[in-house]
Amino acid sequence: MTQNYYQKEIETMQREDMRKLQSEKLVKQVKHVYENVPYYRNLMDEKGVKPEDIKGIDDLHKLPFLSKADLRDAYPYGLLATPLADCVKIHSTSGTTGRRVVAFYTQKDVDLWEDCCARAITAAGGTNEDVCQVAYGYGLFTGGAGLNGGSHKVGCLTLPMSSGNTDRQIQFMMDLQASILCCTPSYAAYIGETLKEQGYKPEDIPLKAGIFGAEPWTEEMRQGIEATLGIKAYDIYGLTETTGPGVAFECSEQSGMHINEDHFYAEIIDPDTGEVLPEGSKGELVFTSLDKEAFPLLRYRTRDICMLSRKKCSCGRTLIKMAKPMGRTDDMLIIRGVNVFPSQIEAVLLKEGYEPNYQIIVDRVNNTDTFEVKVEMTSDRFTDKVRDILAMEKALAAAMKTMLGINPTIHLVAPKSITRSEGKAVRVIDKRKLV
Ligand code: DLL
Repeated sequence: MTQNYYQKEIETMQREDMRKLQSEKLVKQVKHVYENVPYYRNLMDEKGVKPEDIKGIDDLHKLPFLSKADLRDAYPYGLLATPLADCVKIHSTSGTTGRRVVAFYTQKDVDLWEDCCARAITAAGGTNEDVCQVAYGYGLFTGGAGLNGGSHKVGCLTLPMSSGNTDRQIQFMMDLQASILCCTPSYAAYIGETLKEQGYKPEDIPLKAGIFGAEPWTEEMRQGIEATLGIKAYDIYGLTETTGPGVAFECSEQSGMHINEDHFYAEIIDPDTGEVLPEGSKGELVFTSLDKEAFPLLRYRTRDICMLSRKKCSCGRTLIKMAKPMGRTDDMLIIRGVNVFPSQIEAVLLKEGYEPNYQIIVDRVNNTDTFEVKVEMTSDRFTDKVRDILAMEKALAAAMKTMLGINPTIHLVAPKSITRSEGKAVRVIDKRKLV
């Protein structure tokens, strides 16, 4: 495949030049943050670091880390670094107020984010000749908006489908001859299965490439999707806190994702000690935004376990690569692309008058995540009337949907029937083998 780049100069920049660019940007970013975000100023003052101490990337390790707990403490405006009047939008992850992450964007932030997604689409072979079907969710989730913006920048004809309504997805795909599909890998697999059931062969499908991310997926899953849809399937990574999708993207080599390191500087740390680990080590991925205006993050701990590599890439890009995330250092689950914390389930149960005795069972059947929550009935609500149980299950599922944004299947079980191993309940049974 001939290589196309969206911003060639950056994507193929010599390492020393990139480091210089990163250093210059970091110095400015730290100053911006220190001057405009009292929360950060306190963190830096506590650590005894002043903006003048940061002269370049080599000094990055002097800065304090930022964690999800800080985002929670500072919710909603505490980390905002520009006047609200300069912001043009927000995105957010699901959850309680305590868990919710709200990210703010100025127009310049939106622009750099869309550039990152445009790089990903171009690396997957996208040009202005393409029809790009965006089947990530639109709305607060970053997937739809990010790829939509990237697709516009590349000049593709953009189909803003959002997720769901698979028959309509297929109709538009066929009628408008979509050539690039952007969605979660599990949804891509589901669309593939549906096309197959409807009698389409890979050669009947107009797609040539897919850009799939937001959740872990395996090499086997890639091969399956590529075979059913007759495409090349590329991984894309990102998180709401940093902007959304496009922090890193796969190229024709399909072995790890290039990090847009002119905007996001990556480190790998030991999650227990915080020590920065050498290239090639497995540890927690930490990002520093280098030029975001509204919601800059210095040394943000993603909780994703990962590895970095500077091995030369056959696509010609010199941007550092990250491996597929290999798990998390916290208990966050990603179910049908939605981030779910067991503590959110617990919060709903308590609010609805249940004891927090529950078990989350996640599996993947026909490439779709199943999400079941077993909940013990309380003795005062215990009943064996099927109709009453079904009504209670329905009400609890609705309350969970409101909190999480996705619908679990609730199974109410008898009090004290959920196994306690060594006195401690096993809260999550994840049967998917994703990493
Ligand atoms: O998932 C942003 C995104 C949208 C990425 C569309 C790619 C495509 P959040 O909802 O904030 O943002 O979830 C971020 O999802 O910390 C990882 O644990 C996980 N994740 C994202 N991309 C991948 C991927 C979006 N390609 C969290 N592989 C991150 C594995 C991923 N995990």
